[in-house]
Amino acid sequence: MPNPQITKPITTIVQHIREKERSFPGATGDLSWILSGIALATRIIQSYVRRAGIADVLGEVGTENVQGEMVQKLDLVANETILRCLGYRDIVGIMVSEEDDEPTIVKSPGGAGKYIVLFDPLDGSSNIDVNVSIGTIFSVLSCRDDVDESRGALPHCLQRGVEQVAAGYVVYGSSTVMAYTTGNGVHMFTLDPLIGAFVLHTDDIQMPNVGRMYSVNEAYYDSFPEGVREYLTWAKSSEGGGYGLRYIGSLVADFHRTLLKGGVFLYPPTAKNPSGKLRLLYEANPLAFIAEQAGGAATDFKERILDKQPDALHARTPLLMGSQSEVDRVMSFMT
Ligand code: AHM
Ligand code: MG
Repeated sequence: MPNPQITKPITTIVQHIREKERSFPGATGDLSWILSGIALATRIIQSYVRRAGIADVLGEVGTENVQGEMVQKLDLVANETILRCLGYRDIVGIMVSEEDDEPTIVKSPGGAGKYIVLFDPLDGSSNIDVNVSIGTIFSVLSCRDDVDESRGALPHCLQRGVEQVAAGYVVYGSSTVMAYTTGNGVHMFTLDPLIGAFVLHTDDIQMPNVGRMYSVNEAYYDSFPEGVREYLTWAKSSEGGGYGLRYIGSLVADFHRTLLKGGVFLYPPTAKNPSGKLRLLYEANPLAFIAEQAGGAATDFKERILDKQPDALHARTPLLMGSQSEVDRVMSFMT
């Protein structure tokens, strides 16, 4: 029988990042302030997710977002929640959401509002109505100090992934889990619903270097690049040793499994999405930062994701990420 007694110290997410910050002389505490805002927002979002079907949050709003996708009610609730929870934190200057065409300037980027929070408020929208895991993904950048303020928010936002100062995600699955990095490893927390706090369960998590699992929407097989098709044929063959396939259709959940169990996630260019489907700034970059910090890798099949220079706020990218040796294996088929 499991022992219900608490046998180890309880560390909440805010406590955790404060302790980490203390080991860096001169740390300002800014990131703990931002992460606590994200923790608050995602606790609120999960409360809606858990009551979906009871609260009036299921179904489409009837409009399309900037990506041309139908907006779901829960997308809007999540977006508003994050904007309201973080927009009032004095150090946040700009917020960028998958749901909004333009960046939202909440405070002068050159002054007090020195951070940019970029996010996909509710990833995996097509799974909302069917009670399958969905999530929130976020990335934090510092505003640039070499930008002419008259050019607005965009030049601040179009930074490469290597410039991220923090990133993370929350999965609303059978439990609510948050993972974050500030460039010092990846730390994972589970929401304790009884006390309403994210409690540390794994410090400095490492992605297995090998994992015989691939995750891709194989329905697009015919329009994948030749190297990807060859890899998939190999993975299923006796030569490949028989890989397993897992695909949820929520990037955040497919990534979470890959982080814990190892394997590889692929969203290659397709006929429908020749530049890939996933968004660089608030989907690929934050997860690539986490993947690398956990010992994994992320590429667009040509270039490291974190080195890519974004040319638009909602730029898309092909994405291949996961265990280092599995990513290398896929790349060995690309010519
Ligand atoms: P979303 O952010 O609007 O939910 O769209 C992104 C989602 C990802 O979570 C997932 O990996 C992908 O779209 C699934 O796409 P597909 O249905 O083409 O496999
Ligand atoms: Mg998404």
